[in-house]
Amino acid sequence: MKLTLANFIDGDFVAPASGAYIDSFNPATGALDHMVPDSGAADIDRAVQAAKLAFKDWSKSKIEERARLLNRIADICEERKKELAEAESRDQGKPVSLALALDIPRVIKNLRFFASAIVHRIETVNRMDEGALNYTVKRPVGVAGLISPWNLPLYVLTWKIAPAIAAGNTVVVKPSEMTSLTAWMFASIINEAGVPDGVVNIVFGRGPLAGQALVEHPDVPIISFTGGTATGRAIAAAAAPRLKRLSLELGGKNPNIIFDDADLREASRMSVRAAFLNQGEICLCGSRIYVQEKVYAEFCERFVRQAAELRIGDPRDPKSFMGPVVSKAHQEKILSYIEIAKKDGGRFLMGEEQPKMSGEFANGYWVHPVIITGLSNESRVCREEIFGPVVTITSFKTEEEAVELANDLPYGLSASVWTKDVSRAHRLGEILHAGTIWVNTWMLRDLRVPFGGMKESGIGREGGTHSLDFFSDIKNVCVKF
Ligand code: TXE
Repeated sequence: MKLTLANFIDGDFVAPASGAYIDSFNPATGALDHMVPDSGAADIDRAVQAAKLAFKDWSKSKIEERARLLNRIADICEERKKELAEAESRDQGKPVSLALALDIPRVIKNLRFFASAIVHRIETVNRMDEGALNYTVKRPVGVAGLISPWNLPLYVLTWKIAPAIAAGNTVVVKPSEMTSLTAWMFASIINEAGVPDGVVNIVFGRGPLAGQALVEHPDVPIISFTGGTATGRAIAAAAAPRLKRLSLELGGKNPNIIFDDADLREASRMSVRAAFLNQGEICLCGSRIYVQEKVYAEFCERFVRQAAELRIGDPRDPKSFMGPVVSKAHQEKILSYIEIAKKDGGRFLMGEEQPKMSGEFANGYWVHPVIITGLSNESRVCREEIFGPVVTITSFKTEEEAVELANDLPYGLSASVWTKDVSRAHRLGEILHAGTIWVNTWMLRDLRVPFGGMKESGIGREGGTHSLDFFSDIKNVCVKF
């Protein structure tokens, strides 16, 4: 009998009301790995009722107690990090080494960050000439609906759970049906840490069924979502009639701009990571590389050489840099862009022919790095989020041309700029359409700063006090004396 997950409601593990389950496959082998509850509205409602009940006490709990519990959860995740990393890899396809270096350390950091942020939260008081004091009151909202994606499963999940419960809310979480394993393991950690029943509830299932039911539930006033832009639109439409508070962290198609004064060795090294880390399945990946004409040939030579050195294979092998992509459907979506690039006159520096994997990996969902040049910015390959190891490299002459190419899309999540010219760095920081701009680096994350997209990359900001304020009702009380 395959491992069968259960929903986590009110501190108990319970089967879905329908008794139905979704097959979940190991992306490296294509083999059936475990079963995920195919939950629906009844399961979501059961979880919301438990969360509502728990809210009565949790919303009045001491901040120090919430911080203690968040740190306790982090302690247990630290103790379990190897098995969490292995599960994340088995579920999503990423190398275990990446889950150990990125995902699980960030899970622990998320928990500890908000344990500290809530204790050190500042509220303001203003005096008025008219003899009055205005002070800010930040109160929990109620039951928060948290919907998370499959690319960084537990990393994104805890980045929502931690601030939501730190601020005194209770939560109903709906992880991606493609990567439910670590969320299910996290439920046991919640119990072991001593979090009161009903504070955290996790319901597994498909987006249009369980996810939609959560968004539409009348007793869930606030929704935090990370996923694709198309889904973000559907969620915004479903939430609108009830004027729900929304945070939407959506897709990206991020420019990576290399000027001719850049440190090319570092720029190409980091650009390879930005292109192919996590199989290119990070919303912040730099998949559109723009290189100033004078250094274009040298950059392409360096980039291709370094990409060719990447090891793609067994996710359990510490030397593997990339594993398979998350699903067969996603593999087919990514590979379809190779055909589109050919039709649009693209020239392949790598990946036009995809190597066949053998042995136990023959049926896995593999995509090897694809590097394409010579495409216009109008090509779908340059405009659509592919969310896989596919990058385009395009040359430009002037800074103005680079900015125009970079800003030319409906996305605005992140951007990278490689230059030694400090004035240019600050100038581009001002004018690039992106919520996060990195200069001479990539994916260097400070959890205190606002994080989120512009344009079709999202609504709202997460991170630091922005998350705590998102998950709070903020009031002003004016007292005349
Ligand atoms: O995300 P989806 P998917 C992008 C990337 C990817 C695309 C789709 O391009 O190919 O989004 O990926 C739930 N009501 N990113 O299919 O569909 C769903 O069950 C409520 C970028 O994984 O957006 C899952 O839990 N919920 C992104 C979550 O939404 C719904 C990371 C994400 O699913 C729903 C992941 C509905 N109608 C994908 N439909 C990033 N910015 O990091 C789905 N869901």
